[in-house]
Amino acid sequence: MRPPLSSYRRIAAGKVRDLYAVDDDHLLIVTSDRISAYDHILSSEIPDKGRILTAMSLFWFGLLDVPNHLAGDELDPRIPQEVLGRAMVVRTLKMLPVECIARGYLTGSGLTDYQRSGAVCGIALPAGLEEASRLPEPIFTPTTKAELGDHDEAMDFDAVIAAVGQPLADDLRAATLAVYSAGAEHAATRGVILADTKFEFGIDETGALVLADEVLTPDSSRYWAIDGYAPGRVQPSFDKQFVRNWLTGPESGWDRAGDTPPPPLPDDVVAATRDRYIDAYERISGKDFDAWPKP
Ligand code: PZK
Repeated sequence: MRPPLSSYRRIAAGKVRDLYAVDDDHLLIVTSDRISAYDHILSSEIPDKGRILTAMSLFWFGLLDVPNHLAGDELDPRIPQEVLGRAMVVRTLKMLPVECIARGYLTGSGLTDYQRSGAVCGIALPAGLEEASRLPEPIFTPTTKAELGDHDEAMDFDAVIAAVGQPLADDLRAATLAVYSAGAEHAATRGVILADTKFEFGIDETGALVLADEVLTPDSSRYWAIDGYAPGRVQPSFDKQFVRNWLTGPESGWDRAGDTPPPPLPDDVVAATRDRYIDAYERISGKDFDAWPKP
């Protein structure tokens, strides 16, 4: 008999995930079917999104050759039946106060900072780069962890040193770039560009640096299809393109710049988005999502 979720104390609530204490040294990360777009959590859910993102994190943890926080698999007996398939049991770590972002392509806040200053997080870049340009080499662009609802702020490498010390800062940068490169190389063989991604690391009881949180999911990463990739224009998001197109198109009646919440998504947009998440998982993992556990 699996324990009910109500037997665990909830210790943190993110926008789309919750964190529970399992025991003194283990946590349960539960991923919901909620989806965000344009900084709003939508009222519509994407069925199975939590299971798909959990499947993707577990696939990547298995592929990547770095110590990680997983303490069991997707069928671990500590996972409650009601969240089976969308929960991971992990080791409790001392988390480091840096969001470790790697970028292989220039977009989003990285592009904004480059256009203002020619640099991102203190890293000077060549002139002439544009939206979605591939960078000469991947860069480490850390941010501070903001409170829920606030935006993270860019840090230069000296700020990382100030936060965690020089040896750990060096290790964080090296690990971030190594894991990004391994992920991007694998994704490319499956027809997907991993434009950028965010990792979180912690320290375990032996002092080792450990990859934590979710890894290389569409919620922590920008994935683009290689087909149709062209620098100079904003690339459609692999997972959310239908959501964004509908929300900003004429049918939704929604004003992105206003202060009303987005309307519920039509069923066909929900279904197409679910199919995209499954396609991303199956392409990247080479596995059949139908085989993934469910309650
Ligand atoms: C930890 N978060 C963010 C994730 C949430 C919040 N292995 C770990 N040990 C200790 N703390 C954390 C982790 C991990 N991962 C992660 N906050 C603390 C987070 C998921 C849901 F609500």
